Amino acid sequence: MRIFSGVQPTGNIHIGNYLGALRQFVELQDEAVPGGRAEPFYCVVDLHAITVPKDPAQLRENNLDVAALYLAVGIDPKKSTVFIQSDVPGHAELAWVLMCNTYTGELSRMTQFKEKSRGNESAPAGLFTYPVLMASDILLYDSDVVPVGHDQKQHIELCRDVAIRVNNRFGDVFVVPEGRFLKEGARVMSLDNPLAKMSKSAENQLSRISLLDDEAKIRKAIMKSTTDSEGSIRYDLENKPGVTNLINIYSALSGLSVEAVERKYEGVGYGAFKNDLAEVAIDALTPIKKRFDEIRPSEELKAVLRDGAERANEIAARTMARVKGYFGLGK
Ligand code: ATP
Ligand code: LTN
Repeated sequence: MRIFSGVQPTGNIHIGNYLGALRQFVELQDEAVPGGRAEPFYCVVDLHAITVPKDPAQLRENNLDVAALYLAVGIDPKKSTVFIQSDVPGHAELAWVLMCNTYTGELSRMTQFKEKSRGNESAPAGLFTYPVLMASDILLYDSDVVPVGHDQKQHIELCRDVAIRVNNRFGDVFVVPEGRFLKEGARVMSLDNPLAKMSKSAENQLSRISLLDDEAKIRKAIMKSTTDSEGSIRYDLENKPGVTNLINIYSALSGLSVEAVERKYEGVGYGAFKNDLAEVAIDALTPIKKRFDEIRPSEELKAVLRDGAERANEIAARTMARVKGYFGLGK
């Protein structure tokens, strides 16, 4: 069973990305599947990142940061292939072939494009075709399973539709992948606006907890987080989205169930609850940050990415040869 997923090197990897994606990546690499072990590919999708202009020096740093974070959260390069997207030319190559088999109408319906472009005539074409590059990432490795957050559901559907369309024309060109989505409770919301998801790109630094934040920043963001005036620690998504988000974060980082958190904090005020949550977050993130600090400057990181790209390129080249054969490309 081949698994593929990607994270954009946009800096600020936050606990939403961690709980919504990275932590699942770690679990999946040990999943027993018929015929042996799962075979995961975890990619730093830097070609996706340049759909909006990026500072080149910063992008290079971010690539290495995300790769180091992959390893710091527990992705094991002996079990998983970790690499940077632009080190494998097949991603862009296959994306072109897929673009020729994707309808502009389909891409116009993508909500992420609509949100990010807002009808702007100067939105880059890459923002429009972003989902096709994502489909290419997935199909290039004959991926069976794609672990992602709910916000990516529409993109996964598009990937499946395009794969099926090509297969209907030629036969078995692509493996049609399945998305593996998180349950809704795993969606981490912004700390200053619990109706929006926690996001790397939000302007307010205090809206998120990044995996590399120091203790003071973690405390400050949690203490200042938006709650309500009712004063009870109770799970109620509709009427208490702020508190509910904090309970979810507490539960996910501590391992206690939501009910256990509610019971533990019955009759306790928001201040004391937030204080405890800050400690829970610091306890969970400190070991990750420590490993990150060791791995990030190491030669080991470069070796992992070199080996990862080599392995990824081998498989990508095989898929591209097959695709070119079906489409009649080349000699
Ligand atoms: P931005 O928030 O700036 O749009 P992003 O964090 O959504 O960026 P990615 O880096 O591509 O974009 O996301 C990596 C993974 O993290 C994806 O699988 C995505 O679904 C998941 N993810 C992102 N934000 C959250 C969140 N708040 N809660 C749960 N999962 C999330
Ligand atoms: N679009 C995704 C990141 C991404 C991805 C992928 C996820 C790019 N390529 C392939 C899974 C599989 C996002 O913004 N979260």
